[in-house]
Amino acid sequence: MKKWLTIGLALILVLSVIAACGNNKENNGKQGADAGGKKKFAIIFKNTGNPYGEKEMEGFKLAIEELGHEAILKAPDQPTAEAQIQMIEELISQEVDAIAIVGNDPDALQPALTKAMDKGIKVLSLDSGVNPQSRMVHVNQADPERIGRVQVQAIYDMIGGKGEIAVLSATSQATNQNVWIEWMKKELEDPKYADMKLVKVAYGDDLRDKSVSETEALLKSFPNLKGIISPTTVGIAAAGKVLTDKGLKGKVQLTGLGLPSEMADYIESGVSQWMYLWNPVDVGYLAGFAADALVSGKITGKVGDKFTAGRLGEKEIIADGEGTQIMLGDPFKFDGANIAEWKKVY
Ligand code: RAM
Repeated sequence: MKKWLTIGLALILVLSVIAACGNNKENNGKQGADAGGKKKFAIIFKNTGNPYGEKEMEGFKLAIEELGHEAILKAPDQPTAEAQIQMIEELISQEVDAIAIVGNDPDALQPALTKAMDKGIKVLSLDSGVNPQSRMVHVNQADPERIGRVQVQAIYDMIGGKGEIAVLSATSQATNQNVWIEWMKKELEDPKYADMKLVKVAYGDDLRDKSVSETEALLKSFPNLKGIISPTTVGIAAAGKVLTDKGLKGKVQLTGLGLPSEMADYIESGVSQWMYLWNPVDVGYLAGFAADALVSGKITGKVGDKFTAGRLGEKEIIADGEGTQIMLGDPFKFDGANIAEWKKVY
């Protein structure tokens, strides 16, 4: 009898140790962060010195502070995956609750991001996504197909449907730009574009000086160039400056994705007749609320999950290939008629 009692007590002890370990695993690395009630939400942008990125981070901070938590804003000097991996490792050691990443590479961050998720940190991407295995959900600014196609349609109208065009992109690894460029190429397959030729995709790496020199190189290598599409706010502003300085207004057309505050002069002068974008503050803000919904367990990142994103209202998670996403809205067209109003906003 006594023997059975001893065995029974030993069993209870073993089971409670296992249960305690289980709990510990669930909260792994989180006790510190949760202790004061305030949770830590981090965002990592592609690189520093990009006003678009600053707006995106500002929106994220706005959401996190509205929710009563602490926001950590980070961006490496150079837009590389290696630099972001180092930051992810630091955030894991800091025991943050969530990491929102604007990826410099779709796959290279996977080991670091899965390590974070294994430690109980909620991971999501925004703007420039990482592969579905590396995140729980992606916050998308707008439908990539619409973003890609609309820029080709714009340059077609601007150059009268004939001639050589080039793309000035960000880095060659940037997920968002690469997806948009794929859609541009699909749009160009339409017979309506038979007289238009995409001669080169150049990479300015979202660095101002490199974007300027890449634009100059395009103009030199392709003297008959009729149009440039730049699906990056850094690239389009650099191209706008080069075309202005070289007096090429009306000779080489320019469109793409631009920040109104940086592009107003070039839209007003006609160097770029029109361009597109969305509100970068809202992209960050939506990511902030999505991160909070993941941390609080309101959503897990699966299709059909719903949450309220502050002033943006209710949002629903939808499919995105093998992964899932939350969509902000539609790309917005900026031209001479509305740029004065928008340049003050972002
Ligand atoms: C640049 C960045 C950003 C992209 C915009 C359009 O600022 O590459 O990721 O969304 O352009």
